[in-house]
Amino acid sequence: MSSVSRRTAIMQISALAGAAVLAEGLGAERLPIGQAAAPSAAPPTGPFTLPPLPYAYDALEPYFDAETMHLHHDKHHQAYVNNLNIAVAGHPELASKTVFELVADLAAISESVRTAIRNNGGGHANHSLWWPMLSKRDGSAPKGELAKMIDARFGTFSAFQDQLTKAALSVFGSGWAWLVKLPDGAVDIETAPNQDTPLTVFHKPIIGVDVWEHAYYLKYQNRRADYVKAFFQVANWDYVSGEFARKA
Ligand code: MN3
Repeated sequence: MSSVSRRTAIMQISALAGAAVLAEGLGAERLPIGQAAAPSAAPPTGPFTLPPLPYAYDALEPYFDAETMHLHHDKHHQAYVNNLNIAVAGHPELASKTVFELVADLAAISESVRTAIRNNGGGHANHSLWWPMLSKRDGSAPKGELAKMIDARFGTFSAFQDQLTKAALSVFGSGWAWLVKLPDGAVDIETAPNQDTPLTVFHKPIIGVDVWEHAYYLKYQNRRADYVKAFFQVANWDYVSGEFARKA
């Protein structure tokens, strides 16, 4: 090997090593196959930010697998945040609000960005509420006032679980099934398409199931019923019972 070609080879190796390091560093930005590439201009980095997952990615194993949690939180939730930041760019009156304020008053939002905020603000709000509603608490159950209200509405916790399951399975395409607290303090189950959120009609999400395929397809494929069953194994009833008592 001549010194020139040796130098070229070394440079190529360094370039490859650099590329590998770069690729690793950018790992969080890699897009799943089939997802549209990000626009070439970097999206604004604020005012909305991705909240960290409040537990380890593998904390919900074997019910919710770590790979799905990585994709769901780091890619899907991040995408809602990025697109929400794009939507509010140039709208200081929107950028100064919380995401919960935005989705609670969609009618007040200029029509040019209303759909983007409904979808991406809804996605950011729903997922921000959802992560803490999960934990590895096999077999736990609602407590206190929430347990009473669930029994008042559904008869038993088991009957409630059946009804939430039915609601989750009834969602056509992507969406959510939620247990919500109504303005009068009672609870009910409602479903929402896409990233529409009960917050828009002043119903407070108490606990819910994300039935977008991105939430379960890697592990459960088309078996949404198995995924919903798994959801009940990771429902954080201690947390949501406390939140129910705390919320107006
Ligand atoms: Mn989701």
